Amino acid sequence: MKKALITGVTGQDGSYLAALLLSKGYEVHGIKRRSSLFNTQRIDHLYQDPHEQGRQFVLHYGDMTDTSSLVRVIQRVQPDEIYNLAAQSHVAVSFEEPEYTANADAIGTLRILEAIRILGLAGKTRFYQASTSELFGKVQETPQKESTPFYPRSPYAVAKLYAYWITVNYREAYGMYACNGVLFNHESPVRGETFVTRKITRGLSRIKVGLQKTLFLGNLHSRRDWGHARDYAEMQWLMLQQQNPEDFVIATGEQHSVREFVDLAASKIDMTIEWKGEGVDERGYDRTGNCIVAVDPRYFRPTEVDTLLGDAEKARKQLGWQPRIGFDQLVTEMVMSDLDAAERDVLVHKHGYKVFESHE
Ligand code: NDP
Ligand code: GDR
Repeated sequence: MKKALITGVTGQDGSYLAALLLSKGYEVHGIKRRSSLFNTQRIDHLYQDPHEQGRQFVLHYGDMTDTSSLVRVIQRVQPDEIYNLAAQSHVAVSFEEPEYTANADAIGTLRILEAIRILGLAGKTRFYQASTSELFGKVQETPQKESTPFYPRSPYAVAKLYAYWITVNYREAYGMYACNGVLFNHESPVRGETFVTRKITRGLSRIKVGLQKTLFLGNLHSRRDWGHARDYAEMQWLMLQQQNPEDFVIATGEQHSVREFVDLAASKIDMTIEWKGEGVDERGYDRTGNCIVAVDPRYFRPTEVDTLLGDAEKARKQLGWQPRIGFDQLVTEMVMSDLDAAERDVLVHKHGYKVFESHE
């Protein structure tokens, strides 16, 4: 039985990857960080009681900023594969917490690579680094592929640039099987609520059932190549199953603006939005003339990535991979799931309980 260790197992991608690896018969170990509230909601369906014999899914405490915890877990587990998904992954937040982001995302990656090397696992443990299309930032070429030059535009992207190159360096210096998946945006019903797609599907659903009046967004005109996290989890596994370690761009090759995402999500729950105004005055109105979408400049970023569009031809050819879930299906799945949750909240409301409402 192969052993895999996933950092960031409690995140969106970690939850899909853990389920995938368990279905393939792996013994899956995950690192979760200490938090004052439960932070395992996304993987609770995979949980196995620690008292069970022959558990296949095991969680360990650890933190990307704490070398000793990472060394301890890697030494104990002796994994065949490590998937490094843990990160402070929010681009806007990285402008607020640049040093922490560098520590967790850049130096955290180095800590894991060093642990593999120092523990004598360089010949055994395969390493996957969650790299990102944010590396392309101010794009130098469209569509972006493996050979496109990088131009990071946020503390997050700069930290991930370090992580990208340190992964390449350990591969070349120590012969480690280490590779970067340069993944474009991928979403799902368990996407974090403050990323734009989930914020839209959650916000519109709550407006639909009367729990919220307006959805405040930032740049409505930035364009992204959005795929489904379930498809991308399979890709992460495939990258560690090759003869030789290589870096791959993963994308759908289709691009939409934030405003197009809003329009499609709205149409799926029978809402139509009429747009008026421009820039910070741009607003979306419903059929009765209520303003349901508005721009709030506090969501603008000091430096923005205006447009991203990936070319995943290398992955298609070498790995036989291609996304199965299209944009329409992705948006439908997300908004239907959030509408369900909003309807549950209405019931809770009706029975006199307060429903937490956040517009972030
Ligand atoms: P999430 O934000 O959903 O998950 C991040 C995970 O990292 C969570 O489990 C989080 O724990 C954990 N984490 C954060 N900081 C630390 C820390 N200091 N120590 C230990 N764990 C930590 O991200 P995604 O699942 O969406 O993304 C996975 C990875 O892929 C990230 O590295 C991201 O940067 C990268 N990426 C994501 C893309 C996307 O579109 N989703 C595209 C390209 C790259 P907790 O649950 O406690 O917060
Ligand atoms: P991104 O995702 O920055 O691409 O990083 P996000 O969903 O945060 O933003 C996408 C685009 O939408 C614009 N936007 C808003 N964004 C947020 N979060 N909230 C808003 O209200 C809002 N309004 C407009 C943003 O300006 C941006 O242009 C994601 C993360 O998962 C990274 O970890 C990952 O590396 C990249 O995708 C690929």
